[in-house]
Amino acid sequence: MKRYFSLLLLPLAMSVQGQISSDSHLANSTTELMVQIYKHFDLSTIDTSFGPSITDDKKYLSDFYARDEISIHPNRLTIEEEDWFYSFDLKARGDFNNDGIEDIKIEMTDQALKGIYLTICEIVLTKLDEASDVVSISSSTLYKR
Ligand SMILES: [Ca+2]
Repeated sequence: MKRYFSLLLLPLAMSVQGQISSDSHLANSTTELMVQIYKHFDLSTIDTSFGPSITDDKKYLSDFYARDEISIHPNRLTIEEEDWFYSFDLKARGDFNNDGIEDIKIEMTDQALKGIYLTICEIVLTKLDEASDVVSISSSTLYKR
């Protein structure tokens, strides 16, 4: 069962600021959250090694990897290639920008296995409405070499 955010236009009076109404969750389970990241996270909204490969028609992890090429766990999505490693770890769920709609905080690792490139960043993802992509609304670099 898919349960996305309610539309922004729904009366926010239904939810106390800082709390999230039950129909404003990104997904019911954390595994579903990881599937949302796989299928609907617009990678162009963050700065990663995917950057040069992203086009209008190719912007989701599901455009780059078949389902059996990634691993989805309840709080974690990983991609292991011969020369590259990506992970998306769920750190927190909550309404971090106080708009009544749930957001998720993800720690993303973007690492070359045969080079020195390594970036770990914390990103906050949300959906702006039920039909929209999952997008990043903030990001900060935790580690870079
Ligand atoms: Ca929010």
